[in-house]
Amino acid sequence: MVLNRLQQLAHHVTATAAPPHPFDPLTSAEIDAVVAIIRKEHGALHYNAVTLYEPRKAEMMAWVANPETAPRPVRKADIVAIAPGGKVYDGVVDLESNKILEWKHTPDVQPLITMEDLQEVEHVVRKDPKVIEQCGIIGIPPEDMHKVYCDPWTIGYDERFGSGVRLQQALMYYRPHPDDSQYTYPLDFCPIYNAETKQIIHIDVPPVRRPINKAPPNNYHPASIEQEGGFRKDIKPIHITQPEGVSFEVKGRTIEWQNWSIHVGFNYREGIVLNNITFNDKGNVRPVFWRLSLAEMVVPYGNPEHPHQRKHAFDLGEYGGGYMTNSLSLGCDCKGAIHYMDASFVNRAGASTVIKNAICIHEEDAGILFKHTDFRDESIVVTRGRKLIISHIFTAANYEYCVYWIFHQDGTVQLEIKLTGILNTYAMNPGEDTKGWGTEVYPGVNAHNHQHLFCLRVDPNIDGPNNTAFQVDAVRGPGEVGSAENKYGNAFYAKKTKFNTPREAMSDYDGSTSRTWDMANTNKLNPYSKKPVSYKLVSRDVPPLLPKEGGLVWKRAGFARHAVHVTKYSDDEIHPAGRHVPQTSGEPSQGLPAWIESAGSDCSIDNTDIVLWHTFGLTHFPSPEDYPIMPAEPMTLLLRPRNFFDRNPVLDVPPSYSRTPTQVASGAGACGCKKSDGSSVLVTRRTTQSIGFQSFNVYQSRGQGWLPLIKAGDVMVENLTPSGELRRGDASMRDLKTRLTADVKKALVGVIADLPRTAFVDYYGYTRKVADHGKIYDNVSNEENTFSPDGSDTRPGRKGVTTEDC
Ligand SMILES: [Cu+2]
Repeated sequence: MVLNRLQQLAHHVTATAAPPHPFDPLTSAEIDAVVAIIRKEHGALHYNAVTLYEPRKAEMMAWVANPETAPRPVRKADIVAIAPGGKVYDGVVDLESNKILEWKHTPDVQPLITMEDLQEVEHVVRKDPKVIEQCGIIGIPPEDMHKVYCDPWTIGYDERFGSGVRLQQALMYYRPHPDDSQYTYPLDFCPIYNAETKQIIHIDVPPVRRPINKAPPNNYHPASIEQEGGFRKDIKPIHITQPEGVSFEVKGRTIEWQNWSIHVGFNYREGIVLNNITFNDKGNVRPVFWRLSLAEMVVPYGNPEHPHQRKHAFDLGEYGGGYMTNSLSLGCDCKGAIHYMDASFVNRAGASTVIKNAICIHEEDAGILFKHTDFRDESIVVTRGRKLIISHIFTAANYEYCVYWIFHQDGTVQLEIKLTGILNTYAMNPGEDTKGWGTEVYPGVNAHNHQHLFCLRVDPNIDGPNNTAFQVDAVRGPGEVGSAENKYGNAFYAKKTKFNTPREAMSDYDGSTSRTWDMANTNKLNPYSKKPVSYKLVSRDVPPLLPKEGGLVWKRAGFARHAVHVTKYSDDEIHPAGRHVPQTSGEPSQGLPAWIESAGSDCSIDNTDIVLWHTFGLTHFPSPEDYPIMPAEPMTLLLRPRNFFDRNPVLDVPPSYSRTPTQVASGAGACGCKKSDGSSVLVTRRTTQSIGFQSFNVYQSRGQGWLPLIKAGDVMVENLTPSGELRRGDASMRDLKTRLTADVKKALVGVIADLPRTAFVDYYGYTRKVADHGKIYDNVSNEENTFSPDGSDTRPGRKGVTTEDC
């Protein structure tokens, strides 16, 4: 039977579908096949993870370079399973030969806690007599135990229990009504749950008891908002449409968009993984990054009172950013024309499961890409940009993390993370002093200080795998004021410090020097700057790890000790807090510190295959505005091409509007703002520098091109300051209204406000009517400007304005 099924699956995988790209996550069929192979040899197990065993880089690079002739990397699976009795097994299965390549018992580790693991704790807690007793002490009668809830967390590390037994800590809450937010009613005690025996083995009870909060509920669901006066009614719809479809192309899981090519992977730990990122530079496909992912995070809380030191969740390593990912929906999570990708995982019993729409891929308008107006003559170029966003959102108990990988047309990669969801809360008595470790965000609700620290793993491939990392600081030039070399003291420059070794590369953020880090290919120089082609990490939300050196979090979260670490590439170094994170003591520290030690902290990382690890994030001192649910707080970082291209790489993006000096001189080209009656009015400025006056052109459009309403010379501004205030900035209505002399302002406001009915201008101190109910007057001045009745310019050499309304 089993063999039959295996053959069927193998057939399904190899014959009915195109073979998966070697970077593709395991399909549901592949997961089922893997489990069948293991089950045959090892019987019933609890599956913790069945995920892609990523192809070794050397063979994968060879295949990417030459897919026709190089051997295709074999599909393999990476397995974590737990046998009865809690024995943990790590294994690798070959999906082509259907063989188990590796299978080993790993003692004294605890694999991450899955959603299934978490779900079972609440039922146990509600029935436990010791928990019922504690509830009674703080005012919850036994018949109300169905109103008691818990957010199970990994225990972090508790020296009393060690790593041998698989544990969770239950952060306790109460809901007066099922729809009430439980975070307003935190309970003051913390049961410890043994996942193997499914028992509460201990309860941490604080020395000072805190009876259940008596404050009214503080909710965010619609019914409660309706009760409090309802939703605001002044929001009009915004429709985002792409009537001709999207500008990206999806080939399997490879996205091609605006010169970029990106393979989009996904796994249970990191969530989105971006591989083999290249940029087509005018026909030359240039490698940029081999692999980008959010590899780990830690959320240390700052209250030193026991047992709150245990609150320092490694949300990726202890729960899995992929496992916790949301199924996204159109119009809510993402707007526009969306391409979704699903995610396949294994469940505890060994069956494949699917999260539909786990990844959202779409384009958004990105505002102005570049713009310039020549102050002399109003010649202008303005080009709008767009961006490609690859995103997923995961829910870590109370918090939501929205992860956006954003690609820009100019070669920039941006990672944006939005924090939302609900604060982790703890009970407090009326009038209790939070001692600075937390904030009373609502009566009886203490939200503790904490940090959200993320570790970005960057495997650079800047024109090839041999790269070098630098720290770049903006510093003052040497020499005191008055010295020959820096007489006026104004010298400053970009100080580049090469990282020769992992030890040198352990670096911290310094806002006072605008510190950035370069990943460069020193074998290739930019022809103009003579500097190596590079990508710069620009990241400014970089707090230091606040838990102290030698402390529990510092030991467990070794990756967070510095803003940047750089290591020599090694295939198995993916998870910077270690492969199995729950209940690690940090002695010795796993992951990054261990790798650096074993490779030698003085080994060379110059001009070789390197990985840059960047820890960034924010320190969160909660406030009432964050409660009962947090407005999303964004943070962002950029990977920017520097000396990578020979010139601005987006000049070939079609402009939204452009007008050269020659076009300006011939009266062609304009761009205006719409009036409510459907017509548009444009006011442009013309400088008559010889006499220090400013004149304005006023055009009107009703959707059929711009017609001159008042031409040069009709509106004059006298006494222009020598600094030329009016010549700076753009000629927007705002400028015209705020910077002109009162008379001219009045005249222009009249023009703008009354079109197409009447228009007045101030001409050499006289107010003249130039238009009335659409009819434009001739000869408003004694100068050359004459207008035909239809408003077109009849002056010799002026053929009217042809540019369309934009
Ligand atoms: Cu926070």
